[in-house]
Amino acid sequence: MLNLENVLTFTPVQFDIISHVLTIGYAAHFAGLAYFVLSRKNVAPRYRSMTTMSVVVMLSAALLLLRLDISFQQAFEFDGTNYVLADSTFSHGYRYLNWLIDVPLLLTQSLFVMNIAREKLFGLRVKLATGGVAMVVTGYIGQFYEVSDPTGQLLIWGAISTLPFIYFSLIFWKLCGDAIGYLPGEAAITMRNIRYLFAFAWGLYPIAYLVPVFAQTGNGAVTRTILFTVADVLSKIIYGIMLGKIATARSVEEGYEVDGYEWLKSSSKSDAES
Ligand code: RET
Repeated sequence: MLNLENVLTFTPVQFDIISHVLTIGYAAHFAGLAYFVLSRKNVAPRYRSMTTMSVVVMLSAALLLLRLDISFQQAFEFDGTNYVLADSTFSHGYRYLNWLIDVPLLLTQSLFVMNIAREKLFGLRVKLATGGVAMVVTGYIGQFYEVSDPTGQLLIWGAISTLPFIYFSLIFWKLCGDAIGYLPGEAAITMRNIRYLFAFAWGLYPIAYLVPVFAQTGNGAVTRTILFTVADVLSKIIYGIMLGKIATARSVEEGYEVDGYEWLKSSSKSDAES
């Protein structure tokens, strides 16, 4: 009975909303997968590793979110009035397994569109990736206590997990700030928006983590599914699209021909001149 959902009974409406939101979640990541594969040619070869990382993020998220939905469908059965737990339990931990892969990728992916001195690159990757892994692993341990000890162990592990979160967020924030200074017009605006997106989307995860402290109810489970799904779509798909936009803008600036994106060159030129 580790996770919140397993101690609850869901009305058909609550069950349907959770299952629909989980479905939108993995469908969106499969769609993102197609998008990033097809838009690879819109960036110069030196930025393609970044797009590859988006492809990997999409595939891992789509599969693990699909697994999460299957776990939910298998765990509950309709008793004529409500959805009640059947012979197996729902395992929320799959989310964290997905983050374990995706968080280090998402953080280090941004370095590809930044100007980072070669000798600093490796150290930055290590700091961002280990910070990300430490946050996810400690959060993963904490979520095992969301039913048995929501005001004790859940909060303690949540607080421990927040330390690496603050650590890598400060590094990421500073790197984006530097990039806003040197990127050409359009790309700088997108980088500024990435900073806001990061603060908002990544901030939703700890809020969703805390839901069991306040609401051990069907509506609580619905709320956290929605929060996690919105956060996932923003932090992975929208973020990847925005990084791709910066990579395209930089490619065009560097003289790489991208059909339909010539306007990026003229606009960044005139911004630089004004
Ligand atoms: C946890 C535990 C409680 C404290 C904090 C957390 C932060 C989680 C974050 C997750 C981001 C996940 C992403 C996944 C992409 O696939 C672990 C919930 C601070 C920020 C971006």
